[in-house]
Amino acid sequence: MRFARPLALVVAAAALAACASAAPGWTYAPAPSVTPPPSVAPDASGGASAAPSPAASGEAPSAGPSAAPGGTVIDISAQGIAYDKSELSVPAGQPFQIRFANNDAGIPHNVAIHEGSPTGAEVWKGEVFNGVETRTYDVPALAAGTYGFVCTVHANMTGTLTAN
Ligand SMILES: [Cu+2]
Repeated sequence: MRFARPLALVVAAAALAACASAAPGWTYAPAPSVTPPPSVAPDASGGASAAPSPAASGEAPSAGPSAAPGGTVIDISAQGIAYDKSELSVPAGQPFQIRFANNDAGIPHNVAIHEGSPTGAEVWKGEVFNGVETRTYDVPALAAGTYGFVCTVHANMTGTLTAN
């Protein structure tokens, strides 16, 4: 009996403590109003999941084209029946591209590659087209060496192309 009282006090104290600690929790009960947003989140994620797929598909195509050529693209233009460059350098042994801008309205030009010099044997010939237009030629791999490039229409339009 003598020990029962202290025990009861301890139990009572514990009960009070429990009540005290529980009270704060209840006062914050209104917080559940925050739960609605989470339910909205799923909708947002649903929309977000839809957005990523277009973005991903958008990246894939753009990455594809740029990655496919992947190699060398050299630029050259023609204006006033003359090339803007007299020397071109490309990697040997691998296909490359020539982005040719014909800036002469109504005048046909092209770029052709000849063995050794512009008057050497033709190695490759780009399509002739009228300006103003820009076309990108796909050129097959060239063996290392020196070539001449020339406009098939205008023999005076020439330059040197080096593959190495
Ligand atoms: Cu020409």
